[in-house]
Amino acid sequence: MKLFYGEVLNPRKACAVARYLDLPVDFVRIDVFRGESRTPEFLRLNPNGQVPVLQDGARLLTESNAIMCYLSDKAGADLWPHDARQIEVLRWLMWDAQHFSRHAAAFYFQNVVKPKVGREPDPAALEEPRGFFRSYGAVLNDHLRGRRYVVEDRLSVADFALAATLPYAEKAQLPLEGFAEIVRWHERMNELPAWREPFAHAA
Ligand SMILES: N[C@@H](CCC(=O)N[C@@H](CS)C(=O)NCC(=O)O)C(=O)O
Repeated sequence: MKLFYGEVLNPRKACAVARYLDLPVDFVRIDVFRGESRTPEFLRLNPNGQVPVLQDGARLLTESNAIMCYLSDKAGADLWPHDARQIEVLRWLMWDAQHFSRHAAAFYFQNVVKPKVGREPDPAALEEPRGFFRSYGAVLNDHLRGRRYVVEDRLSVADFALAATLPYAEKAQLPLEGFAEIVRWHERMNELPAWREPFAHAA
């Protein structure tokens, strides 16, 4: 299996899960800041021009959340459970894409990506995402109170998805004030070497 990745937000999730599951994956680094995800060769792998992409024999898979689920199945693990928990995990994956990481990613884009490519962050572009991040963040913070992980106290792909922006919290200037439960839960995620250093096995 080949995992095309870059040292950025969404590939981080896929790399972390591959590493957590200790799967035999060849990591292929794509420099998105130099346009390597937009070459004709890469666009044949993913017409969206984005990483991550998983290649398993003839099978090509895009979308970090789908890749995490695929890797879990491939390893016979239960990060993507096949019991009653599955619908809850799916619910949080959808909620995250629509409500949490979506707005957190705006901070990542303005304060991490733009400076990397020599552009100025635009604070005005963060006014709306800030409001959404604060209100949906409060929902996640309340949910996490008294829980180890997001769904039934067992680690799942929902944790990897929801936590995606948190390793960049400081640089991205994520407005996490008062979200002690989110911070505590992410500290627990950070106990996993695969989460702390998802790119360690990658070339
Ligand atoms: N929904 C996709 C989003 C992938 C994505 O946004 N990838 C970004 C890095 S975080 C990328 O490859 N950007 C390069 C580009 O758009 O040229 C997923 O979850 O995999």
